[in-house]
Amino acid sequence: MNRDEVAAILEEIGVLLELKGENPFKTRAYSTGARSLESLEEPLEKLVAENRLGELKGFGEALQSKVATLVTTGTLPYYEELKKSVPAGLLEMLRLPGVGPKKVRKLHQELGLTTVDALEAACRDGRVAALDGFGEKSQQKILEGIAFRRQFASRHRLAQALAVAEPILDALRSHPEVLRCSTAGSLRRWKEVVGDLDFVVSSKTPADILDFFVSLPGVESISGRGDTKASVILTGGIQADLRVVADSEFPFALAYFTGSKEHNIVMRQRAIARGLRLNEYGLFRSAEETRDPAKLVRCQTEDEIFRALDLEFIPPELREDLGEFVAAESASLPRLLEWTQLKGSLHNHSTWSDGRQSLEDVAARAHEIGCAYWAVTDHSKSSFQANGLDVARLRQQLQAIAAINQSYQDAGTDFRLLTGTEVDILKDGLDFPDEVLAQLEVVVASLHVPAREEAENTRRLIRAAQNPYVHMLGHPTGRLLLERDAYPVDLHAVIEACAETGTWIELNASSYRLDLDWRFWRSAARKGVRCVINCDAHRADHAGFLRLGAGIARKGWLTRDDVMNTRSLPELRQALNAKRA
Ligand code: DGT
Ligand code: CA
Ligand code: CA
Ligand code: ZN
Repeated sequence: MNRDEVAAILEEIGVLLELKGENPFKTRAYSTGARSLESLEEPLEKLVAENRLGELKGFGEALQSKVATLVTTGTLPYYEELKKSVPAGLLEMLRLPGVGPKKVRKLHQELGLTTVDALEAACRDGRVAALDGFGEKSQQKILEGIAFRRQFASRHRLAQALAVAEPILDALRSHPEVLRCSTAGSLRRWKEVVGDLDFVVSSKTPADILDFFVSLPGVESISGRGDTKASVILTGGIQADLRVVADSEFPFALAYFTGSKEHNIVMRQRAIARGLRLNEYGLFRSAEETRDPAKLVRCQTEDEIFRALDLEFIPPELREDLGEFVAAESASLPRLLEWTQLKGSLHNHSTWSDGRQSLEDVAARAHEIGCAYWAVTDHSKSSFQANGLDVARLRQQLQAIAAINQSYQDAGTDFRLLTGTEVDILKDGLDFPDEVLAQLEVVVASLHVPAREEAENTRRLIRAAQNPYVHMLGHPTGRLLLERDAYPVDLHAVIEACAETGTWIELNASSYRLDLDWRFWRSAARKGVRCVINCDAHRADHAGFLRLGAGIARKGWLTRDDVMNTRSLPELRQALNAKRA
């Protein structure tokens, strides 16, 4: 079991104990333990093997032996017993906004509630409001939270879906009877939120492949099984559909099940206009629906299907019927960004504010994964809950960064940390004065405490864009996918202001954000607004967000040219100076 899995279990043990009313010291020990694991730089197995878990912050005897057991055996009887003793519904209740362990305990003990459905019923007949410490307002909030969760129950963030899908794809690929395989559906189109996962495989022995698929580790239950398709529910509740087809049908099935529905409809119309029929089985010389192999227009690849319909190949990310046909007809689709073209991230955190990595570790990691630069943009002082920096600490940080850069220079490497800030956009200006911002190489301005009114948020963002020292606006809508909607803001006006002032807009690639949304990028880029794909990294593994963000940028039709962090360090420095000059 790996470090993150172990940390998640410790965290859960802490919560379970809290639900049982254990003493706070004991419960806190587990969440502290989880956090020290998350910031661990060495392999956890190594620590266990060398019997050095005791070196970790907050790791007493009990924690050491539990973690050792988890790492070496993959399970922990103590945890399994504990889970059995707490109704699963209580954990689900905890995910509702404004409901912590204390409240869940009360709902359980005083009203006997063990499921979210029962909680909903209790809210509806007013029993929750009558409880000590709840009231009408929190009862209403719980009801809204339940409704919100229901709406999103079958939707999943892209990063999570990819993490589940990739091992399945690998497993399918390694099966000896699989000829070709791919993901399809919204996942292949790189939608920020997906409903279910789709896979397409070609094989001569579909039954074997389906048997293999439904018995993969991670399959919780089988919701459907036929001769050529199966649907399963995976751990975590994601559904996955698999189609198995003959290899001659593969490109057609892949194109069909990649969608989108809207895109498919236009494809089918184009076929009809040429006296052809297109469906999931093939492209046929026929005026009626058919699967007759004698009428098949043979296509080895999706590329050949597009060509048969007088189109250039349309990358899956663009298949939304949002202008791709007009461009593909005239062979003028953009040459989309490749994630390997990114050279670093310009919005990241360290232990100086709310990040988990020291400056040294931030630099070492970025250098190790092949970046040319990495900006450290810790929070400014108004973000006190994120341990934001005041001017004095910022000055110290600049010195620390200079020392680290010196060591890279002495070692003859070109890698550099860039100095910077994620400066808060406040009601009436920025959290640092211009003369402080002027000393930083990278200034990201973000709105963390938005107003209720759209006009006010729009005004604040435009004002930030007008500041000559602000290079880019950070996560411009503040949305958290499946958790929190964007704050009200007139994005068109903000984009306009960025175009006028030469301010870049961040595509925040954090798996919860993906903000600015892909739907705005094509028109923003046409107005001349540049994009920066940022990890907003708080931990080492967040560097992986570059790939996620690049996919979203592709979905927004962006090219290498549109994205500033494809530039070399000298080019980037020049571009950073341009707005100030
Ligand atoms: P999702 O799963 O809700 O995130 O979105 P998709 O696009 O993955 O949709 P899904 O899984 O229901 O179906 C996969 C693809 O199959 C879809 O993108 C297009 C194709 N498809 C499914 N049903 C239909 C249909 O009724 N008509 C057409 N034209 N295509 C369909
Ligand atoms: Ca799907
Ligand atoms: Ca599906
Ligand atoms: Zn932020």
